[in-house]
Amino acid sequence: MDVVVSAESDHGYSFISNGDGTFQPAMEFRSRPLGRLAVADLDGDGKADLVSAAYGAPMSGLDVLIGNGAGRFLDSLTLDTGGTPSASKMADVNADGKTDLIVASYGGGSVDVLLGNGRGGYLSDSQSSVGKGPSDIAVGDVDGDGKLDLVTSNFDSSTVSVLLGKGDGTYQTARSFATGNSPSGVAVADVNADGKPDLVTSNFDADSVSVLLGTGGGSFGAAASYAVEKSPSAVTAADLNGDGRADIAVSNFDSDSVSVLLATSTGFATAVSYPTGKAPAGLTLADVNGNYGSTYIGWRDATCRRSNHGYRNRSDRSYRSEA
Ligand SMILES: [Ca+2]
Ligand SMILES: [Ca+2]
Ligand SMILES: [Ca+2]
Ligand SMILES: [Ca+2]
Repeated sequence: MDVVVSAESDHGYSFISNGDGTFQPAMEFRSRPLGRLAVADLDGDGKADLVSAAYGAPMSGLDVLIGNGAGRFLDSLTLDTGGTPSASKMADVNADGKTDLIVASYGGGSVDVLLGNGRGGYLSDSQSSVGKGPSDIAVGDVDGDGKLDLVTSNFDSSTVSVLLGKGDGTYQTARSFATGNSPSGVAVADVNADGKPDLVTSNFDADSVSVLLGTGGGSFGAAASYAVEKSPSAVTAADLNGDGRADIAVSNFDSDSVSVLLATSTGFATAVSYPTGKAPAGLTLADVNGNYGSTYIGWRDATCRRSNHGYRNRSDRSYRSEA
């Protein structure tokens, strides 16, 4: 079962997949605002849980919501990391089998890593400095040492910061690399199929994405930019056409669209854009009907409206609307 969670100004909704690419009607599970969401199983019961990170009125704070496996998520605790949470991710960064929580603080220019106790609570909190105004976090092993690393997009310094993990939930001093103007989102994926993870950012004020190819050891080359539509708000990367190279999808906040860029042997093909609902602030890729190659591009975030909009992958590499 796939559940897509959406939020409008003051409510949270879930949409349960019928398994064929369609969804059951929206179910309201929260009558208070949600921020930027991360999804993972926090308490080890096999059911997806949520973390909502939001800064600024009316919904500032970091909330943990435990899922019941049927599309409802109940508030369990509000965490105070001492900052202004702008994004979160969940991953097992110290490889103890328990999901950990990673939180970016926009105002603090920092990232907190909270090691999970496996029951939805936290044992410890360590903080690392990154660039100014971190807007998003990606998790991956960028230097190939088997330990998970963190990458932030830094909206106010137009950089990404790379935090190489020591494997115990602490990190080496951040190294920063320049991107296009005002990166709103970041993803880690291998876009040129050389086995080295690469970085992709959505550049809100530049109407572009930046691609930084990994050069090994956690270093990255100069950013190459590719045009998308107006004000890209979030980015995700995954191989959409099965050629082994990760492709890019972004949501465009001010042109009400998503853009898809397919990786080629020399870079990326021109972006192809598809209309969405108004002001998409986030998106995700998931296989919602269980068929090989099927992909859903939806959008979700605090500023989204209730009508989720999806696209299904077609064999000709275009997308069919699933509004
Ligand atoms: Ca852990
Ligand atoms: Ca690593
Ligand atoms: Ca690569
Ligand atoms: Ca591809």
